[in-house]
Amino acid sequence: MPGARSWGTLGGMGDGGHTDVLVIGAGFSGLYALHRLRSRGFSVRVLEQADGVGGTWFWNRYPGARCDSESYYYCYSFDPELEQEWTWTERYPGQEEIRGYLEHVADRYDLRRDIEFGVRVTSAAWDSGERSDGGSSGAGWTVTTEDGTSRRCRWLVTAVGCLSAANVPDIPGLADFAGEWHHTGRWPHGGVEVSGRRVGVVGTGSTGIQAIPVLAEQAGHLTVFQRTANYSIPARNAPLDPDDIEATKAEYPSIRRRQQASTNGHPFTLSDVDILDLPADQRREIYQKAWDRGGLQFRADVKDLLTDRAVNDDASDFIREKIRETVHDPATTETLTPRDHPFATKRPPIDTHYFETYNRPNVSLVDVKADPIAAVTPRGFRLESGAEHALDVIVFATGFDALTGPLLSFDIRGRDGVSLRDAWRDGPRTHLGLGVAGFPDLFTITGPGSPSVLTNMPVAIEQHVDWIADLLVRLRETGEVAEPTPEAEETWAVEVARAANATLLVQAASSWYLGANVPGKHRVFLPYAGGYARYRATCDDEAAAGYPGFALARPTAA
Ligand code: N01
Repeated sequence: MPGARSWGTLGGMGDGGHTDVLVIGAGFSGLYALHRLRSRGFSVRVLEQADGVGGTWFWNRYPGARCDSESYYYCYSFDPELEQEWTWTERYPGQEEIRGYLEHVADRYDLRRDIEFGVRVTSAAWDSGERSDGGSSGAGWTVTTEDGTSRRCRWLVTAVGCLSAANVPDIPGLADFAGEWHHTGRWPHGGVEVSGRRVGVVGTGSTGIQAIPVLAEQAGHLTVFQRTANYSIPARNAPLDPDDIEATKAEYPSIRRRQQASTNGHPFTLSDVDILDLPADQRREIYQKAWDRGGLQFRADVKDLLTDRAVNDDASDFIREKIRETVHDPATTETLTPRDHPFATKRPPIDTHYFETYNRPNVSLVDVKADPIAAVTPRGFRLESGAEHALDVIVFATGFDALTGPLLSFDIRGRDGVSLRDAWRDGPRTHLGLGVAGFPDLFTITGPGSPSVLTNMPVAIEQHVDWIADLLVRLRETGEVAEPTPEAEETWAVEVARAANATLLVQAASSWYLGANVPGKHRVFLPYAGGYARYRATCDDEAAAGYPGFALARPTAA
């Protein structure tokens, strides 16, 4: 095999044998990368900081944690046997069930033997392998972990997730809080005792909206500190009926085809009705049907929802009306009513009795846009007005430093020792979200510029991994080093901006899609909004044309 070399372990850990590929992370993407690359004949090791598989679903154990995509399609599609043997129990899978599924996958495909758990990567550095005597030991990556040991590989694949770097607000006094505080994305495994206690939740994104109704049932008093009012659609979760499960299993080939042809990896049929051409009662009927069915399919039921502001306003009005119908107290209703962004321009939450929760006597709502949190005192929050809120437990449902945060949480250095942090100082730049100029043989599953968080994640992940695996097979055969060209990055940046600007998504000023939730973060629309099917076709074209967006160079021969 021309160009093939051995890649071993430095510093004493591991078995000292070959490692072609190091994968960082053992969530949905890391597990599949391990399986796929192994099946293509690569030696692969996965480094995972947690002590179990699951990634997002390992860490996010907050009360109410559940997937907003439906179980029958929030799963792998690579093996029809796996589809048939695994049986989901609810319409939307809970955190425990998804983690159980991923553990099953790890066991079924014998993945654990190549995963090192409890290993946190602190840096990764590429070198050309060129020696002072003019020879070469082979280009590759040296990956260093918290315990000071290093491993060497030819190709580095990041599977670090998009929403894994917790965003805890920098509020003065937090260290002196006498109670306990937790971020939802780092929820203690043993749970948090909230019964009879005064609990404060900061944040009303998808996570807060899932957690608030569950916490309200347990807490003595729950206070929600809301900065931006949010829309939400009822999830209408329920146990799955055995007959429906069998019917779904029989239909999988068609479900998968629809997902592959879709905008966002969901198997829904998009409405072709121009809704504003209909009279008010017929429009309402469409919205009501979508509301009664529940879930993210609401978006598919309204054509042009994310491209036509008049359509969106009409749908948003319907949801605002539902909030008014549900919440009893007029002042609370007013605070809960979203007005500053069109529906679904921030990731739309789905809920189980979220708005109803504000009718409970033990729940109150505080508008921290009108009166921001000034400080944490030992007793709780003090707002700018001087108002005090005594709390025993603070729950930060404040989201994540999305897409770039996980990749910048360790020191990645490419050609000439340039750091990724420096390369991305003015915002992330990638080719297809999969690679970065100046960082040879680095592949970023669901990186910035990929459709990732705008799609049903397993679909995007499988596509990325399969595409990367094909490229690595070529590189193994040719001995080439692959690195995106700056021109390809520029072209892709223009396309990512074009795609976002063709939608209403850019109108949500406080969206994490734009990096707006993290103080000081460069504002740029992070994921690719051009649609999953279009993205996949672009990737396929790139491969079919021989990877013109990559400089493919042969390193100096050893
Ligand atoms: O985070 P978010 P999330 N003071 O960033 C508020 C995925 N997910 O964890 O809107 C006060 O959406 C912030 O306010 P504002 C899904 O993709 C998936 O809820 O910035 N408030 C907002 O209300 C989702 O979109 C599932 O003004 C502060 C909230 O905190 C993504 O994860 C389930 C604040 C953060 O909302 C992130 O959701 C759950 C501050 N200093 C989540 N800082 C699935 O189903 C932030 N906020 C798979």
